[in-house]
Amino acid sequence: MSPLTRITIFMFLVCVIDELQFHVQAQNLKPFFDIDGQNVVIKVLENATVGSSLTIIRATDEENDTMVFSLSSSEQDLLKIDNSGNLTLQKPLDRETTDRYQFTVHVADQCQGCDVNNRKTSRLFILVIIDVNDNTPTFISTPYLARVAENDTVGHLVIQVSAIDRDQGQNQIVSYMFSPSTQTNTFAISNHDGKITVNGPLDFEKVQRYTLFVTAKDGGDPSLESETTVIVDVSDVSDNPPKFLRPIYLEGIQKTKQRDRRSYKYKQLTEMLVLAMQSHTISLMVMMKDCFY
Ligand SMILES: [Ca+2]
Ligand SMILES: [Ca+2]
Ligand SMILES: [Ca+2]
Ligand SMILES: [Ca+2]
Repeated sequence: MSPLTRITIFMFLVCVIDELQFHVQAQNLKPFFDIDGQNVVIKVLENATVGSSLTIIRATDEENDTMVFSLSSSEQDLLKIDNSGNLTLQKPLDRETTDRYQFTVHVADQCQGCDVNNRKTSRLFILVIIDVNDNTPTFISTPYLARVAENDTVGHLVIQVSAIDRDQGQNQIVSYMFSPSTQTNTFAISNHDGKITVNGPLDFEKVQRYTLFVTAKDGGDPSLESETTVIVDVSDVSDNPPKFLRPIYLEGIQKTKQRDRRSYKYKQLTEMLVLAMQSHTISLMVMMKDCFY
């Protein structure tokens, strides 16, 4: 056999082998996901336990080839998938830190001799973390200190308390109320914004300080709550005119002809006159008039 003939036969065999490989690959049908749409959303509560199943991802190979599932994600250790498509959680979730993840699931059949690109299908999935009421409302500042004047009237704003809640939706909405240990008609609190206002008469001469306990409660089911203290100091205002202990003072005021004693008495009377004018003690003024002559 001439060398030319051997080359021709060799090239023929290579072409036959390529043709056979192409034929095998063309015969294989890639598995496909049993899902419509481009992206698939999987929802999970943020308190899902580690190891729990999130979903079964289903795929079909029309030739009934054995299928192998795998994952690719920036969070490599968050999820695991087995060859039945069971997707399980491998780490605790926290919606307040990360509320969604993207990952790609690959499914490949075990077609012998097939190019991997001809036996693998990939699809993007999104894992959405659903909020759970796992955060208690937290007061921004505690305790709260406030001051009111004793003549402040009903409706006067004393202070506004505020609490934040990191959850979402109803789990985040905070209501305010006086705690059961605070029974007061002197102050009122707005349920939705935490504004505390004067609701009744104040009197420094009776109460100089109020200690109020306020509860912040979220709208979760069950709800979570926390408590803060609000100290309200009452300021004095001049709402009580000075009063003499007795309506008439006779013994301290007597006529005298001695000059120094008159001077002393004059000074004494002047001071009493001031007090009398402040207290509107008419009887004392009349008495003083008698003393000058
Ligand atoms: Ca196949
Ligand atoms: Ca959380
Ligand atoms: Ca909450
Ligand atoms: Ca939460």
